[in-house]
Amino acid sequence: MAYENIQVEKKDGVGIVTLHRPQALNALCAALVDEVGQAMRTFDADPEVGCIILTGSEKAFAAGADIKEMKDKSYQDVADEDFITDDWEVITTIRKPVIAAVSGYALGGGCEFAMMCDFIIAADTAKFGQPEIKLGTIPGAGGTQRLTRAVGKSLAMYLCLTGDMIDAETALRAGLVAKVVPADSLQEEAMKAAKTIAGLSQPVVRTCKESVNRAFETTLAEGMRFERRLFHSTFALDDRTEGMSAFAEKRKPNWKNR
Ligand code: CO8
Repeated sequence: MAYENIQVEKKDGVGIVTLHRPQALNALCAALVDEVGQAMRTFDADPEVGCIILTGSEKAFAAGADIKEMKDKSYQDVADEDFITDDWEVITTIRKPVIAAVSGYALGGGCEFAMMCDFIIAADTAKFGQPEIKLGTIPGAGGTQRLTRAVGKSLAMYLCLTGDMIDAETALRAGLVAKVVPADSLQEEAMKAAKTIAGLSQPVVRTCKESVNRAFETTLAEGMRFERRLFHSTFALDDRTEGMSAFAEKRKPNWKNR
């Protein structure tokens, strides 16, 4: 499949999607968002892929939705086409883990795209922000919702109301990112984490991701019940038997993915 706004690569069980609109700092035009969705779905269905990385360039993960593409839209236009709906959310429907490897700007829709991934590894040059307010609008793909759940009300309000950016270290302290690494080792670090995940039992990885995600959708009591049932369900897998036997026998597990 030939893409115009992204590059895709498959390496060591990892699918890599690189946003590639250098002339616009990877601004998320409709065609790019569509291509990301297609590439993600393709990797999700590929049995050779155990983990996916979404990344951008050194200067920008993505500087937001494409302002030039949306600037002339009217209320009627965006309401009629239900602008920013399912296409944007494809990342959240992927069953395999998706890591955002962020260098440079992750602004507006770019920050929202990163937050749709399962976790973010940031280069020390990364900058996160929701500058929509400076354009006379507000975030529309999770900037007031996922960000608030990630960093709490005060910092989310600050970012959304001022449009200011925060650096990678601040994002780390706030819990927005999992890890900060030197810019020149970002891809290597993201690959390391992705290969670790891809080398584990895939049904167990899928179950674990589903369980963590449930924490965002339900009460603690319901979530605990859900987790317990999924935990029990892993005892139906050959891989659970293998994992524990391998530990007891002091050897590496040989996962069968079933
Ligand atoms: N959209 C379109 N083009 C962009 C965008 C963007 N978001 N960001 C940068 N570009 C373009 C610039 O226009 C410029 O193009 P040209 O060379 O043709 O003039 C090129 O990329 C390089 O940008 P700059 O010259 O501005 O680069 P600087 O290094 O000087 O500045 C900044 C970098 C600070 C990142 C600056 O480009 C900037 O402020 N960009 C806009 C950031 C922004 O406001 N993002 C939020 C957009 S709105 C949004 O994301 C809403 C999300 C809602 C959900 C999704 C809806 C579809």
